[in-house]
Amino acid sequence: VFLPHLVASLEVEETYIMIKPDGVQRGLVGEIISRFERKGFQLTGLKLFQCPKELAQEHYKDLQSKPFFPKLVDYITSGPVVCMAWEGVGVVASARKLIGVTNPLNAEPGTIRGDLAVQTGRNVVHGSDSPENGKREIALWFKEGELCEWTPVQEPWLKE
Ligand code: IDP
Ligand code: MG
Repeated sequence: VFLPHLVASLEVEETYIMIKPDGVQRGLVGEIISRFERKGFQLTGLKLFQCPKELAQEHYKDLQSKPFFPKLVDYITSGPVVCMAWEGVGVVASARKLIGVTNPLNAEPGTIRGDLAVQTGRNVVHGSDSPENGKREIALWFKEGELCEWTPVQEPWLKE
């Protein structure tokens, strides 16, 4: 099957990555951030945040009708999350690859979920599924002034 959302584009994009409460509680914050850093993507926003119920509901509004929706909202609001905005060429699809598929038991070893989780309902990390949702979610989770424009010194060593 052709999965266009999994094919990295050549456009500069933004994606919203979030370490869920289980990732924070299990002490995986550094491990997870480091995977995106080492890949060469650029961090433009970062905060530890206790998510209110309404925001969790809005973030996952496409899943509203699913039977697991109330448990999903409880899960995401059960403790602090780490909110991140990352920027780069093809970052949306590439981040989804680094994260692995939704069910950690099916996620490839080497991916975050494949290496660090066992259940769909405790899959440690979120990543936007399209560039449009990347923008929508960053706008939802970050306020004006919380994002930084900056040039990493390593840039000439990442891009020819
Ligand atoms: P994704 O996070 O890989 O994009 P989605 O289908 O968008 O997966 O679902 C959002 C989140 O909802 C999942 O990461 C997971 O935490 C939760 N979820 C999805 N399906 C189930 C399920 O069948 N049972 C419990 N939780 C689920
Ligand atoms: Mg999703």
